[in-house]
Amino acid sequence: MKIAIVCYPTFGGSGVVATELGLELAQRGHEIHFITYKQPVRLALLNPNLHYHEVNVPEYPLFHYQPYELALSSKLVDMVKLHKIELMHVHYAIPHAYAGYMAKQMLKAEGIYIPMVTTLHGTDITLVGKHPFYKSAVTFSINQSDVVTSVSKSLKEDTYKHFTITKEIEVIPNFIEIDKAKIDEGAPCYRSLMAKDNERIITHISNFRKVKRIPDIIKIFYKIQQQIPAKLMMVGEGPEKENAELLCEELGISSKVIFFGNSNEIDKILCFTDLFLLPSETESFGLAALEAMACSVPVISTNTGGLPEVNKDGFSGYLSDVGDLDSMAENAIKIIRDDATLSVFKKNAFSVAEQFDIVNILPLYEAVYEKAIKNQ
Ligand code: GMT
Repeated sequence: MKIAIVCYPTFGGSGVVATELGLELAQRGHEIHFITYKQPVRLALLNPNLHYHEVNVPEYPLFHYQPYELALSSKLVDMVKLHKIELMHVHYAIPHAYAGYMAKQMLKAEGIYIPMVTTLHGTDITLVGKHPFYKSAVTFSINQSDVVTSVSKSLKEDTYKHFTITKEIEVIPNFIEIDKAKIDEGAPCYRSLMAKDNERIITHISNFRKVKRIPDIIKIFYKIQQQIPAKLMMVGEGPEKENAELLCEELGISSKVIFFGNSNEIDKILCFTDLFLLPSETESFGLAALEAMACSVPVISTNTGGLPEVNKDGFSGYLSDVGDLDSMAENAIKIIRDDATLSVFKKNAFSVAEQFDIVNILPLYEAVYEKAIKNQ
């Protein structure tokens, strides 16, 4: 199939999922066209089936807001015609589903019929999308999609709860390429650079937004390191980072916390990680937790949104109520206190991650594409 993928090209989960999906589809012989404003961070173009088309938005002083949706829908129309693309798969409703709908209508006016699959990722529904300023447009573009998928059961329920949706939503969970993610025992692991032999390594990876409850991470770690020698690796960039650094100063733990910034080498960091922290306010899926589990890292998370669909309580880690820092710190200590327990949790985490292997999930998307093209 010839497929256009529209996504955010940044480090966020939706962009990562869209990129990994496109890469795997191209491996399987599909012709994939990424259409976005910057080359996606995880996109390696060394495959003849992979193409990237940049959306340019010229600055014009009259416009207070530069019209990205307009440029994106025009680009979609042009690329569909030029490359005979058969289907658009848009990741994240805002504004991608909206621009996709416009492209569909423009193409229809020329007698070209192309289906649109919209994948909902989370914040496009639970945070931004349901804002009254966007809600009508988001509802409209979801209902106008030919197929709608969501990355968890929880997100599907949230979508029905917050919007008047007339379409069936299919749940296709996020995935991981397990062979690529799993720890290569022979590869160098730089643990000794990061911590002493007797210290446990705890990691958090995110975009450091409010929803990730970054201060909770620091406070949970503060409690852990009072009982067990440990280091904290904070990976990512975002608005909450500076406050987190200040909080570490205040608590006197700066020497035990490393802030990495964004990284394309999270596998290297996860390779020496003993425990992953994800105390989010809400999380439609928690791809970062799955990536950790695929590297045999157990997860301490909250029990909100789709997290219970990924992290299995008492097996691959533990789940607690949002903001229950004592419970999260106690559970963390339970896991990392001794090597034997840690090793059981590590194995369990990997075994849960295996269920989300891309080889199990990709055929679900292929089936959705085939159905959408057939019904067009
Ligand atoms: O919150 C993030 O990490 C970024 C955000 C995004 O839109 O890229 O992530 C959302 O989509 C991911 C991929 O489907 C999910 O794994 C995240 O759980 C989801 N974030 C939230 O729901 C807060």
